[in-house]
Amino acid sequence: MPIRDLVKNRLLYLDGAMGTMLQAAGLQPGENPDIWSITHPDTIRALHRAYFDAGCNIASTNTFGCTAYKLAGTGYSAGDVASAGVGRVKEAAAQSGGTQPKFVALDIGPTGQLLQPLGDLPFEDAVAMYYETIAAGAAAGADMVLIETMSDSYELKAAVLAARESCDLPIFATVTVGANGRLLTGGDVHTVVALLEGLRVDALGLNCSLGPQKMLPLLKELRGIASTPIIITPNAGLPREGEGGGAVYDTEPYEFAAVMREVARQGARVLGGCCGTTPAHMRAVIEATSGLCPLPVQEKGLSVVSSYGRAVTIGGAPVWIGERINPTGKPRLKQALRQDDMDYVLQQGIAQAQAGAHILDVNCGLPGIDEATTLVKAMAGLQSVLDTPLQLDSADVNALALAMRCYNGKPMVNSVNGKAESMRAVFPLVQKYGGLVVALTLDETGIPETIEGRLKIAETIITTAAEYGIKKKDIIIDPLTMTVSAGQKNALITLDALRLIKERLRVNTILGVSNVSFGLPARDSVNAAFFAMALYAGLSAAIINPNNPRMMETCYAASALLNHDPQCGGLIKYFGDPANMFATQQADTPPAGTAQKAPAPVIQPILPGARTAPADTDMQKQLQDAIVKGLKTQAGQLALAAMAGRDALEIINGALIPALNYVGEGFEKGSLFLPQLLMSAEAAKSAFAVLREGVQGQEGESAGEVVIATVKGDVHDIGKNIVKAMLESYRFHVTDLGKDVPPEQVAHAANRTGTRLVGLSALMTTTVTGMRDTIALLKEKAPQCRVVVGGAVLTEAYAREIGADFYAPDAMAAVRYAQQVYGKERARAVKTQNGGLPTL
Ligand code: B1M
Repeated sequence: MPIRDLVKNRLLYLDGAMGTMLQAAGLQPGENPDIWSITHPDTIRALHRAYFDAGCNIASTNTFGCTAYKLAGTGYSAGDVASAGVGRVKEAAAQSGGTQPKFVALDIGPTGQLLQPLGDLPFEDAVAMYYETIAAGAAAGADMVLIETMSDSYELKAAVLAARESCDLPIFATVTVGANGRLLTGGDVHTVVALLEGLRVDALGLNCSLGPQKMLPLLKELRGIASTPIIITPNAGLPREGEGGGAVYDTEPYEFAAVMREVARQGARVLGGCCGTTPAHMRAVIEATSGLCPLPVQEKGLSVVSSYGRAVTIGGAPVWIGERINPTGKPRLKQALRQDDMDYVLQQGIAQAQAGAHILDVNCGLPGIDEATTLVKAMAGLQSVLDTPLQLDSADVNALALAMRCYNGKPMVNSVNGKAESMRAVFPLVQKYGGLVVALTLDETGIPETIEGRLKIAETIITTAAEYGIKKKDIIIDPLTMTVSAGQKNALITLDALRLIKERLRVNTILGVSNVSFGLPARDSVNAAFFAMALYAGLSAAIINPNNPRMMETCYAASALLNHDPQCGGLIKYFGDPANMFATQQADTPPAGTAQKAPAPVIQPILPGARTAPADTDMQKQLQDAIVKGLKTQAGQLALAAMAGRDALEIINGALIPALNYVGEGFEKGSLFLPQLLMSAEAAKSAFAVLREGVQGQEGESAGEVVIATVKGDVHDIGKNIVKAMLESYRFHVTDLGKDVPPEQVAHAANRTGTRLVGLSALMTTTVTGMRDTIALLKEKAPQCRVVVGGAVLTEAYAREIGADFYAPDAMAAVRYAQQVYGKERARAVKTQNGGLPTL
């Protein structure tokens, strides 16, 4: 029986660890394990065979790091290693005496690089890299693709797409989460399930990082939402540091098996082991679970859209979709799109997310612009500053295709309609990339004027979608809002069609609300009344302007009345906020041209859609906010504006550092994630690039040579760059070795330049040890040098303990120490261009 069917009918057993087994077999630190399928074929074959002999059904190839990037310098291509890997498992399967069904899983791990915008690797390059490996493994005879240990949803999507495009093998995919239940890039089980079920993998789940016990609560969560068979492959407990420095896993096979029995009882269908597990662990698991009857895999019917870090379910409490990123009738947005002013687009997104939108519509359709490129740019920009899921909105199928491909998550797609041509164009995209598609009740004959006509088109759309494997849960029907000024019964037809479609077809519904009032006075009032009626008729999601207080009031009031707001908590909170009371009064008598304040989000506060910084002075607040929100261009512009009348150091200390501290605290608390940290760092860098101009010194005799570096293992260089700029402004010549610098390189540079002062920066508790090693080497190889150290985690006491000569809590302290070392305490400081730098 094919594995796609088997996984629905019985428990299946994956193998256990490969890496830790190879270490035990003599793999040296730094040695590439994947080429062992070629260089040590007997060892690899024997290991696979041991897993088959233990009773496993699936052995995964020794190809976890098999990408062109990781194999560079080994002399082997990804194709060579993937083919050899498949060959070794097939040989082992043939040799093993076990009678169980046996399968070869082509194992695919992370590329080892961060994808853009977090890192440098373009999404399509990641797809291409995986494609090469998977195509070769499939050609060599793999039975399935196992994508595992993924901690970035975007990389996971790249791998699944590569598998889809290079072969038609079943795809199993697992991610690894931290103790907080989240991926490195912030996703949780909800976002992972949305993404992977959208991409139609055959089984999904969790591997690595946690021991089996810690995976039980996550399995429960998975079971509640997944309609796909679940895989659980934990480590043999949590690692501890062994005597030789390597990781040691203590959970014995019988203990591991006891918990895995519970894992199976709670609904996992594919059981395996990750780091630290052995054939003995898997034998014990198989013995402990083989009598169990697996729980059925149930279709949950959940309609979900997601971003990298947030999933929104449609069908319970009503969902609001922000309509402001659509150029129709918005001259300022048109101008921004034409001029490639993405910061304006991002600000529109942030304002709507802060006003409570759960999803943001993104439409970049304008005559004379390259819509596909602009849509992808706007989408990528929004995804780098917000975790609010997006509705990709375009009538241009090519633009939709490109955006859906590059979107990080499962998007909402606007739209398909009942025309055969539209369904032929859009459904294959939803089938391939995943998505929840808005379906308009119009067809070749136009928009039916009857309720039954719209119902019939909705039925046709659902039936045709099923032919593409698209389930009803991934369709949301729009019965179309027609303007009342053009036909008195228009609103009633829409509302009745909505009710009928909801009742008969049991499908979610959506409306663009504000169309109803075109050409009428008091549009806000008309829209709000229609909106409330539509919600009562069963509207699941509405495309509205969340910055409009009247609409938001209706959202909260209707939610409370329709029993979607327990104890009316959201309503009370909304109207208890003085800012919103003010907004209401403004709405009743709006003074011409007055911008109304956007209300704060209170309904469904899943995660904060956007971040705000604590206020200080006005100038500082704006710059801080831009950095916290990750608005790169704006941060640069604000830094420039702030330079008038202030010195650069004051701005760095008053805005840049507090903003980064704020983001860092959020990261530590788990309310912000790596993508947000990174975007804020980028915005801080862009501000600093401007501020740096303000601390440029004038030409003159050098005050001395300083070698500076961020230590090995640490990539934080913003602080180090500030120290460098300050030293240069005081006319020191700085040799900057960059970040992640090994001790040997620092010692070499110290001797090459003949410097008397080396500056080291480290920001993490884990990398201050690298600082200690560097100082020790400098004392040995360059004893003429003094060492100044700095960085957020350091203290004076610790600096002393690791042998540093001086601890600098900030950049100025480093400058003063450099002056002391070079005997120029009273050296004349070079004035900044705006004359603001302090003089000693
Ligand atoms: Co990361 N990061 N980060 N990060 N990051 C921290 C440091 C962290 C404290 C956040 C947190 O959890 N609260 C935490 C470390 C926890 C710990 O060890 N105790 C952390 C972590 C965990 C990580 C990752 C591991 C996250 C992950 O991948 N899971 C990862 C590590 C990657 C690696 O290094 N191997 C990571 C990645 C990143 C980004 C790439 C996203 C980005 C860095 C971008 C870049 O630098 N190019 C980033 C950022 C921005 C931060 C925070 C938010 C801000 C750091 C910063 O630039 N501060 C930070 C939290 C925080 O510090 N509040 C955090 C502003 C800067 C001006 O201050 O560097 O202290 P600072 O410099 C000051 C002084 O200290 C002094 O002068 C400067 C000016 O006054 N100074 C010196 C510094 N160096 C000096 C040298 C001197 C003299 C003075 O003499 C030579």
